[in-house]
Amino acid sequence: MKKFYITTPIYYINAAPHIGHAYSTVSADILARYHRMRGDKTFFLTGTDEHGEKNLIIAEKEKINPQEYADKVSLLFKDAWQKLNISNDNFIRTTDEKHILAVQKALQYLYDKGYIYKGEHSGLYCSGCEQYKTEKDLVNGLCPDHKIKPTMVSEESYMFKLSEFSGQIKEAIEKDELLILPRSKKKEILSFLKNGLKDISFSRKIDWGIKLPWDNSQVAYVWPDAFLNYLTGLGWDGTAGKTPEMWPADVHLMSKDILRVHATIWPAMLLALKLPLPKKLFIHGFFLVDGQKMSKSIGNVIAPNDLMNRYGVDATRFLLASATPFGHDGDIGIEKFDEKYNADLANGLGNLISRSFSLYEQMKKAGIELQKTGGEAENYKGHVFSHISIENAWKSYGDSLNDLKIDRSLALLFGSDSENRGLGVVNFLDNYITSTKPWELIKEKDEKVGKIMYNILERIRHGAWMIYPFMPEIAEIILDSLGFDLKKELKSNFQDREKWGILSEKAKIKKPKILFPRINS
Ligand code: ME8
Repeated sequence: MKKFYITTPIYYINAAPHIGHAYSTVSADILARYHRMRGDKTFFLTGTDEHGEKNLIIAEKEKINPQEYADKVSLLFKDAWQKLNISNDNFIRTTDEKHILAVQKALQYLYDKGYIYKGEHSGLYCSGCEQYKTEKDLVNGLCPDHKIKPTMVSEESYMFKLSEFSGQIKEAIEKDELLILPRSKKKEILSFLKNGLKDISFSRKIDWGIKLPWDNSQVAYVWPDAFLNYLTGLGWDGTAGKTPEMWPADVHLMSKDILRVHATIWPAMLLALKLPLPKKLFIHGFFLVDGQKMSKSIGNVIAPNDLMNRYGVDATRFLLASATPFGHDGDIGIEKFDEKYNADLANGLGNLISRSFSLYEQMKKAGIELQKTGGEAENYKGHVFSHISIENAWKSYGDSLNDLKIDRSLALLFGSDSENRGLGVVNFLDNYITSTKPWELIKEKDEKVGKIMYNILERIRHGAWMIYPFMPEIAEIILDSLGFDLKKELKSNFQDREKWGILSEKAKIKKPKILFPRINS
């Protein structure tokens, strides 16, 4: 059995979740559900990053204890993910007692081995990024991501020997042992690594964080604390060289704001702790609003609830997943979401389902039964409807998701491929129905319509499974209408359900409710 371990970043709790976070989390959920559906042993981790200076500043402003503040905002993330039907196996918080103990144990090991040493550190600190910045990183003196002026911090600090690992990290990235996708991001990191890495400060003299076990006057810098979540979320207790069963991560999903730290500090820590490197960092694009990154500090955010209230849970998942080509930035906005919702869901998938099941009902009323086909020989515009093309469709779909091309797998499903290749459920079947005109055959009481309807409904069954990772509840409703219990089916062998001809001629088929009511903007 293959294993698949996927993570999202653990999110800062300086504000409530927005749809940028939801984009990462839904994308990871789609990949996790896909791997589970295909029988891989899967673990999906998300959570909240609760230490760091900015949370302390907010808690002080709100005059509440930082832990109380953390509890309050962490819950907003947990709730949002529950509403979005996210199937994470664990929700890690960096204020969890077990996480704290493991981080202390790991840092003590690094200190004992001489990877952490006492020094003096000064630099420009952006509390938005929780990172030191160089003058070169700034635009007009401001952090380009947070639009705030970093403050000069100068304090006694414990330093981490990052410089010692430059060569090893560079080699791992060059050889794709630590694969960075898209390729352009790998190039960017390699060019950054050209000049080698400098040691970095690993502690802060602030009153909120994990205390260093050998010096209680300092707390761990928020990044090493946060990175270790990827291990403690699997139950790791901080012991160097002890690899948890699901480690290494198959995919760390994130956006470009945190790539550099993930491609430098994190692998260095793992090397020092004698643990394998993650296999892949996948960098998806930013959601932009009017060309600007959507972010809490800029104040141009859309909340997940805004979308869920307007479109429902599954449509929100679909709209997020298809908003931009995976790996590229993209402008988003309610108008665009409305348009896509109406085109692909209300008029597309929703209409196809309603039309197909109505035709089925009319056929039954006319006393005609479904007739199983081999999926074969219905020539239409050069496309042969055969079970081979179903196999191919599953193959292309699987290849796209294995390559993390989430938007491409959706294009296959929604048939926006200009040649209608693959299953292309919606366009393909729309065209099939229009060209075979089942309503005329029903009127003429032509038994042939039983085969045509089988071809339609069996394809809808395959489509529903392919849609499942994206829209699990919609998939469940469609499969239920065809007489299948999705939850039960998920426990059975996936290879069987990917074959042609699983829909029974005698299935109890009923028309589902309207799946996607049209939105009038
Ligand atoms: O960086 N578009 O947390 P964070 C797309 N705690 N994705 C976006 C986005 C946008 N406009 N805005 C945020 C941190 N994201 C650290 C991580 S991990 C060990 C510690 C997503 O709350 C995207 O995944 O700032 C980005 O990388 C992440 O949220 C940053 O979340």
